[in-house]
Amino acid sequence: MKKFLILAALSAVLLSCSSNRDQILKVYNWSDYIDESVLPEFEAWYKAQTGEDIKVVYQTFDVNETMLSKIEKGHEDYDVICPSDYIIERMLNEGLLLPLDFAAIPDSINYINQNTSPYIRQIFHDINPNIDANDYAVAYMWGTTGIIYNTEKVTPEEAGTWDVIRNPKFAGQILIKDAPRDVYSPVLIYLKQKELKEGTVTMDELMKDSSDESLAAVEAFLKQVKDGVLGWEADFGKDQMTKGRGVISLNWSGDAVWAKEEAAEVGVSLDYIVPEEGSNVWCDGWVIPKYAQNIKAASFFIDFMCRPDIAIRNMDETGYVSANGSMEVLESQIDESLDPIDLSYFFGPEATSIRVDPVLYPDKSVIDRCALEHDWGADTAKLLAMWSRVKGDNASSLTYVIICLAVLAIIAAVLFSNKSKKRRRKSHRR
Ligand code: N2P
Repeated sequence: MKKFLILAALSAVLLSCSSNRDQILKVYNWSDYIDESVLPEFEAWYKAQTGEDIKVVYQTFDVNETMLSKIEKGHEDYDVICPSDYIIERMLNEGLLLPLDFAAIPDSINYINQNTSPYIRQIFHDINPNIDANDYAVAYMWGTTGIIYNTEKVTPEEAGTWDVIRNPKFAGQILIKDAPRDVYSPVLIYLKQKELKEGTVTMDELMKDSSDESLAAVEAFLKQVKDGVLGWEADFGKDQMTKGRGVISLNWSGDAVWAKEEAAEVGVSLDYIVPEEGSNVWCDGWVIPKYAQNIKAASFFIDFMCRPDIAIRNMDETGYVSANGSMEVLESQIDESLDPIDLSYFFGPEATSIRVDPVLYPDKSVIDRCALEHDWGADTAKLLAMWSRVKGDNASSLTYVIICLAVLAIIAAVLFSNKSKKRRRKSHRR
């Protein structure tokens, strides 16, 4: 009888846990990458559509690699996550993603296919020639990697080459994104510019180049950069630029849009450029990992993120550009004071002359000198080792001296307090 009661109690606990899990949606996204007020709105919308309760548990990460390791090694049960293209490629190759299925979502509220820009669908298609990533991922935001610069301290010519990140004139005022792949790619493009011009190598080949020779060349370049680095930052670079502490920031276009606007309010003038040698174009997308436990709510969440008004709010809040190619999104970004640019590649043949911020939507000539990164598989470990050698050396001498002094101080304090205790005990006994 006792055994039966224990078993019944255990089953009740398990049952209540599992039914609770059905009402929880675990979302894992980049920091500063959403208008968080859309989350409770999703909960209400989900209830209205399905009659079911849902609670969003929202967590953030700063770099792709941290997020990946939680899924790859930790098998964490996030329901929906937002990796970048080359990580989507890796997760696809490793069988870590579930195919998406929106059949349960009525046509009247299915915002996915009708809104994703064909340009972005092509980017996802190019991720892997054998498996169409569009079957596993829905694009969220996209952009380029480039240089944010303070226009009072740096000329567009100086900022227009990747060499600027090791320009001694700006030493101590340079911020580098703590994103190994997104720094490696532009530096390699810079180092191989002659070969690119001569046509002996293509951008796509460079994005797959994890050779020891290229890694060593990028490492040598970055070691020249590091003495001038104000910070390797995951998300504080844009803020440092608005405060005028940094004058150069290797960063993503969305952070540039946010920083330009914030800086203008305090009288600091920033601009953004994709250096002439070329760069990478990236796209982050929603995927459902293999260990997800609420696939239904995850699918509805992805759909909700594609609703044009939600996409616009996320853009306005973060500075990043939605993959949504609908007219509603296009119209929300028009600013008649700007020069027209050709955005037909993104919004379709009608959009040859559109007045929008070119940092948000680069014109075709910028896109043409950018390429998509690719997964390196096991060679990624070589990149991460190189990255920590570069950054670790930077912290070295002073950090080690401080750590040694702190350890000595702790040992001295412990010895001193033991001695005093002994003395006190002796005097008590007397
Ligand atoms: C925003 C993160 C943007 C991710 N904090 C760019 N791939």
